[in-house]
Amino acid sequence: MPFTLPDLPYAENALEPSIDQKTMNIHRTKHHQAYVDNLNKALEGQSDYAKWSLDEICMQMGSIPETIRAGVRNNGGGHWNHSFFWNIMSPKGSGGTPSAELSAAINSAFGGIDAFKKAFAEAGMKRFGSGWAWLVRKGDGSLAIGSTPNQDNPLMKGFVDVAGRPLLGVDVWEHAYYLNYQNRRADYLAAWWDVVNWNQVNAHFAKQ
Ligand code: MN3
Repeated sequence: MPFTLPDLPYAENALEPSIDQKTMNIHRTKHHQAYVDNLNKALEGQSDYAKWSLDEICMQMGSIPETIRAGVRNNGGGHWNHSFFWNIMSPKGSGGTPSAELSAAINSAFGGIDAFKKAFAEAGMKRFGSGWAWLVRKGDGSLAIGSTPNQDNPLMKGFVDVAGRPLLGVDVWEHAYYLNYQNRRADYLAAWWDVVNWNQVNAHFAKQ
C-alpha cells in the first residue's frame, strides 16, 4: 500500500492566529504531499521495505540499502514528522495541559514547565537552516530535548544526537512560518505554544 496524505484533525484555519490558513494549506498539500509522493517513489520496486510501517522505516533506517536510503530518510522522515506535527497541535484553548505524570517528568528533567519551554525554543532557534526541535523520551525513560537537521527525527537511532520516542516536535523549516512571520522564527515559536495539543503529548508520554 502506498503511503497517503493524512487528513487534518481540525479545519485548515483552526490554528489561527498562531499558524495562518495559507501556510497550513501550502505546508500540508504541497510540502507534506511531496514527501509522501517521493517516499512512495523511493520505495517503488522495493518489496522488502514497502511493507514496513512508517515507524519501522524510521526506526530501522540503518537497514535500508544505501542505494535508496537518502530518499527514504528525507521523505520517510518528512512524512513521519508532518503526520506527527499536525496531531500534536489543536485550536487554541482546546489542547489541555500537561498531565500530572508528564509535569513531574518535565520538572525533574528541566526544572519546571517554563524552563522546559525556554530550552525547547532555544533548541528550535539554534537549529541552523532547516530542521526540527523535539521533546524525546529516551530508552532509559528520561526526557531530553533534541534537534535534528532536515527531516531526521529521534526514531532514527544511529543517525541523530538524541534518539528515543518523540513526545512533542516543532517544524522550524522556513516553510512552516515564513509567510506570516518572515524571518521572525522566535515569534513563531512563542505563538506556537498556544496551539500545542497537550492531551496528545500526554498520550504519547503515557504510551511508553
Ligand atoms: Mn514542514
